[in-house]
Amino acid sequence: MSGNLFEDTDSILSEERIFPPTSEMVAQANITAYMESKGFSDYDSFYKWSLENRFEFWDDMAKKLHWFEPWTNTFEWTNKPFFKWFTGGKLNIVYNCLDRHIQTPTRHKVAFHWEGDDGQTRSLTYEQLYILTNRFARGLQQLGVKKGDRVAIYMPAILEQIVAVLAVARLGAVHTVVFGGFAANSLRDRIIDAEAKVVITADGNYRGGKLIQLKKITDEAVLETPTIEKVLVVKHLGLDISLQEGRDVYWHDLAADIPEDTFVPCEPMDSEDLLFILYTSGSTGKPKGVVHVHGGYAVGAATTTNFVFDLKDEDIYWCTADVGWVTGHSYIIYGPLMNGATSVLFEGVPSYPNPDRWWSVIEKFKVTVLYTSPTGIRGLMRFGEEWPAKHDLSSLRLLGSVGEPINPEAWIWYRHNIGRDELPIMDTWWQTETGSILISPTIIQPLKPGSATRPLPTIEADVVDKNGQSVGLGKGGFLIVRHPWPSQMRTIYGDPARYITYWETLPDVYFAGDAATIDQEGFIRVQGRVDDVIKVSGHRLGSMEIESSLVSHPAVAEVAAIGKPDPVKGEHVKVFVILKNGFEPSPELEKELKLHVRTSVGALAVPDELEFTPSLPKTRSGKIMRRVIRAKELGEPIGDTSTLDG
Ligand code: 6R9
Repeated sequence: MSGNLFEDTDSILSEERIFPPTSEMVAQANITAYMESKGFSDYDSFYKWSLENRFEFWDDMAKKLHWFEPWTNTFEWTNKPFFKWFTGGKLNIVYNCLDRHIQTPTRHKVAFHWEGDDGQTRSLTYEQLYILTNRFARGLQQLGVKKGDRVAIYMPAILEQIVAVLAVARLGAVHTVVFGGFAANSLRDRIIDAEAKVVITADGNYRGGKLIQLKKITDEAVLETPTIEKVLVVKHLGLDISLQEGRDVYWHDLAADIPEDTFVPCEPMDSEDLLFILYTSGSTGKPKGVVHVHGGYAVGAATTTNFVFDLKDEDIYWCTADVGWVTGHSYIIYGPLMNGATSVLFEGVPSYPNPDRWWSVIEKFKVTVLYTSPTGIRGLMRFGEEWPAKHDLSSLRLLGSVGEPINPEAWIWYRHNIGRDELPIMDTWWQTETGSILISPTIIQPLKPGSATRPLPTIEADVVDKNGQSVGLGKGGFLIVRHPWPSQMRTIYGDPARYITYWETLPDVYFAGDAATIDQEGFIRVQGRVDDVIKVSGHRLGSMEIESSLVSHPAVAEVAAIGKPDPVKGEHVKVFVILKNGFEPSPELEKELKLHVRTSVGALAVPDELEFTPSLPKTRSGKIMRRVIRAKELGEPIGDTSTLDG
């Protein structure tokens, strides 16, 4: 982490507006029913109880799932911070997503309505999803996949992507989903780190009308991945692609010999067995492989989906994230399926072909619960209120937000234009590492624009100073969580030392890497990262990843990448580039360098601003001081520069 970590973060924005829940919301809420079963009628006293009875709470939640064998210990912390949950228990998260529902009327319910970039639609019932997943699992078995193997998934937002994820987990193998917008190098690095045996991809896809040649990118990536034995390709567009004999196989060719009634039993997994690795950016150049397990993750994802989105049998739920991010894992796939929900999966982008695309999807499928990002909202705000006004959004009953701070203006716009001034907005704070939502209101609590409000039951989140002391009401500091929770990451794949830093930055607490304030009424407002992570449109990027990409270009000597506030994306990337001798700054070179980032990392990482500079501020040990660069750029006080060179 960078030297700026413990700079003063004490800036407080006061927000006076409070939106209380209606009595109808409170009466019908899922969480109300649970609270009442424990003898509580208000959230605050229930929350206090939950801190003292966290194991009872999580036992109750875990009991809602299907276990092949019950757990013997709810929590173990013999080897701090390698905490364990539900030890001795055996389950498979996919059994809870599919097999369980096949034995109930949910069998005939739609699991996913899909809409493609070009507007075509397709739906799968739980039964159809179950059949496809079993067949896909058999196909993977035929390619040699077995328990514990790692399988990379590099696919567009199509139903087969969900099937692939579920099939891998059904076998007890470990999926690592790589966002379909990442470039070949990024895919390669993740495959290498996870030592994946198989990669599942598609021929290609359109996003916003733009063709992405996924198979071609995969071919390039696997040129340098010694562990990949097979490439399984789903035909989505029918592109003319090449298949390498002995390595590549089309799913439909494999499927031709796999009968409809194929049954591949769910592998009984130990609670602590690996479910997935998901790579995310940190403050070094190498993305971290965040590890999640079957037991605690399942319990956390199922519980939060139920309490935060308050899902009911008749809901049509839509999370606009991509499966390639943690939000897609927990709140497109696992959480909703464990709750037997009907969801929407959308392949396209919000403004294609017109800026009312999302609103038309809501109208078409009669979406009742919408979970999206501040960037999505701000992006569509720009086009004006007339676009949502064209559509009947009256099916909606609950809204959600995730990925970055939502500014009060966007919050109010969202509530007014999409929520007809009456729908509650769940501003949910969490991270890839936390596995599921930790700080968020539920439908029974008062809301404040721009605030994730309060921690969920049992979650002891706090805002502290650099010594780990609570700052108290009305102050700012670092966001921490005081006690482990079931869905927390278990380690960083292949790098346990990096995992330990989360619990050692401040003694014995989970250090989230975010700055936050807590107001006079105890509402938490998460402000953003205190490390070198940049959140562009809600997606995590490391300064070092962008810098490493640029220094690999022959013209570049040194680079510093920083995040700058952006009215739509939350933050955008600005890079400062020192050229090697013999190279001159030019608009052409600027273009070339941006393209270089696009093709080596992915479109997300492309800097919006690029400045050629003769020098960069450095510490005496030669480390580039991004904090100083950023402060200068934003006209903020530079702070302590005692370690600065010169
Ligand atoms: C789920 C996800 C995690 C980082 C986190 C924080 C930011 C997420 C937020 C939020 C303010 C919210 N973040 N939700 N900031 N309010 N409701 O986004 O995971 O990609 O790992 O990013 O996102 O900075 O530390 P991930």
